[in-house]
Amino acid sequence: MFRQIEPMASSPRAGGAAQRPNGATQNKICQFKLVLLGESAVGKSSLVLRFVKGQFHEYQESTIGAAFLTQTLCIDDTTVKFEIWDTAGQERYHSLAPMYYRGAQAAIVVYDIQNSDSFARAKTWVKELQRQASPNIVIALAGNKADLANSRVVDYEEAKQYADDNGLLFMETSAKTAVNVNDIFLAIVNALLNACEVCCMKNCIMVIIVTLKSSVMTLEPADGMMKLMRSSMLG
Ligand SMILES: Nc1nc2c(ncn2[C@@H]2O[C@H](COP(=O)(O)OP(=O)(O)O)[C@@H](O)[C@H]2O)c(=O)[nH]1
Ligand SMILES: [Mg+2]
Repeated sequence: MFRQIEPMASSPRAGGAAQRPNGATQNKICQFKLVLLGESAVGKSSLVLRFVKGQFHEYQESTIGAAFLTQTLCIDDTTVKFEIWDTAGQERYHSLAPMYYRGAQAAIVVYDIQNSDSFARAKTWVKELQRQASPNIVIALAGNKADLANSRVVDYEEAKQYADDNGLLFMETSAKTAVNVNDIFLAIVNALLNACEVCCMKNCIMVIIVTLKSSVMTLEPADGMMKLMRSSMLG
């Protein structure tokens, strides 16, 4: 359905055209900023590592401040470039978070299904994003470490209900086994591209209305001129 390609040498902008490796030209290039938020050790860096490099480290080093990665996907005729900001979950870095989610089009808020505090913390991140991030931000909730379902304390149904009530995408993921990792990023891409299309449609409708309005305005004086010419010709 999609394929991941090497990071691009230059920074593409939305709306440009790109050359595929096979020489065919693509229509659209979209660039999105995505931020990962959530308590420390829930698996944010591991999810990014799985998505970007297809790897998992049992002893993943903890993130200091934030890490930046990019990933480029080809979906049909669209090239999607993600700028991914993986933040540190420790409370002492909280004040830095707005710097990373400001201007982000998408966020993945992660909790660990074995840790109810991390679910409560995820809810406070969602509230903060809804209050302070871009109004149209796409938020996905990831219940990570789904491979450890035997020691789960957060119910799937409870998290799903919370996500539905708050307009969030939701999946249980495992950075270890890769379950739902590509899927959650793809669900975000789909939501972003749909929003893009609605936005483009709105812009098109605006252009049509403005064009129609201005042609009505130019018709009126021309109409008056015709009447004037006709009356002067008739003497
Ligand atoms: N079993 C399991 N362990 C995971 C998973 N994701 C992350 N981990 C482990 O959890 C620990 C913390 O992961 P890390 O990505 O550093 O969490 P972060 O602080 O949120 O970035 C590491 O030891 C990872 O190997 C997962 O899906 N399943
Ligand atoms: Mg980390």
